Amino acid sequence: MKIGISCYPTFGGSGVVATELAMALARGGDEVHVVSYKMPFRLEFVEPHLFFHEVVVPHYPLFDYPPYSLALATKMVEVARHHELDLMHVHYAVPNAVSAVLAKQILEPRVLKVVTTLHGTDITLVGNDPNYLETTRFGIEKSDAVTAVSESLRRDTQEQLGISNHIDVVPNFIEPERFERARKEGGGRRWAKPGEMILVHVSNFRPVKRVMDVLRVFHRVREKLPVHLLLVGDGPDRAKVERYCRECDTCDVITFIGNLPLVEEVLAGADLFLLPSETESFGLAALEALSCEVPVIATRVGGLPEVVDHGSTGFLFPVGDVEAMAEAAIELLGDDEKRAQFGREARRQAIERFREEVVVERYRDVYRRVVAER
Ligand code: GMT
Repeated sequence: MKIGISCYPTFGGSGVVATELAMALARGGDEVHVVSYKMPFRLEFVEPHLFFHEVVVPHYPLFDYPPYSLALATKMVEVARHHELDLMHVHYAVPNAVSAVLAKQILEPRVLKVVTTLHGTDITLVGNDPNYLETTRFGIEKSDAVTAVSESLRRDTQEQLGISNHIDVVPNFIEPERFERARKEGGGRRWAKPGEMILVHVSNFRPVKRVMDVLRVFHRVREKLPVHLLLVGDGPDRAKVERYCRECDTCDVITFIGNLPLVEEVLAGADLFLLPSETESFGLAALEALSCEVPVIATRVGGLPEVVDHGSTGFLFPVGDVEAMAEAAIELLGDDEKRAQFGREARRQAIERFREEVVVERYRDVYRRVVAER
């Protein structure tokens, strides 16, 4: 097939999933055209039939807000027409779904199918904002197929946006070999002193991630055990979190790594992963930890219970219950055998349920279905 993929190119789950999907489809023989305003950070030209098209947004003095959605739709039309795309698969509804539907309408009577994958905040935080609600709903309703990364997100979409379209649940995925490679190189151990156990958190440091809860858990654990915290990622709350660490004089046991293209370079060799988010439609970072044999302590919200199996690959608690999270962390860190058993089960489940070859085939099923509906 000839497939267009549009996504955000920045550090963040939806861009990562879209990029990994583009590369997997290309490796499987499809012709893939990635469309975005910047090269996605993980995109590698693994095959000669994988292409990138940059959306250029011209500035004009009249524009306080240059219309990216229009430039994106225009680029989609151009790429679809010239390369005879069968479909455009957009990741993150706002504004990508609306731009794709506009491109589809401009191209008529030529057929361009639109597949929209919902990732989470495009529904739960942005899409349901009254300022975006109507256009987000329009983009989703006019798509030829809609997928959500978890059952929880499918429900949220139907309830919060009043959408009645059929929504396929296609979860996020991992390529197991990536983690094998990183594990051999020692991963996160490089940052810790001998004898320290390693806790990791990966996020975009937005308020929804509750990074201060990571520190609250860490401080409680540190009273009982020698631990080191690795914080991966960057975003609006990082300055606040960093200032707090300096005030608490914990700079020697907390390392800010910043944005990292391949998170397994830190996850491999870690002992525990913390994700105390307010909401999380899936929790790709948690899945990446599980695939590295790292148990996860997270909140029982959104799609996380579909990823983390409470009691066998990690533990889930109510939002803000840092006491319970710390207790569970101390229990796992204090018992090497139990932690190793959780780690092995984590990787086994990650591979069985979320490995690339299985999930990418589910996207291909969706593509075949919409293309056959001509
Ligand atoms: O977490 C974010 O704020 C970024 C956002 C994105 O679109 O990159 O992440 C969402 O999509 C990821 C990939 O499907 C999911 O793993 C995350 O759970 C989801 N984030 C939220 O729902 C908060």
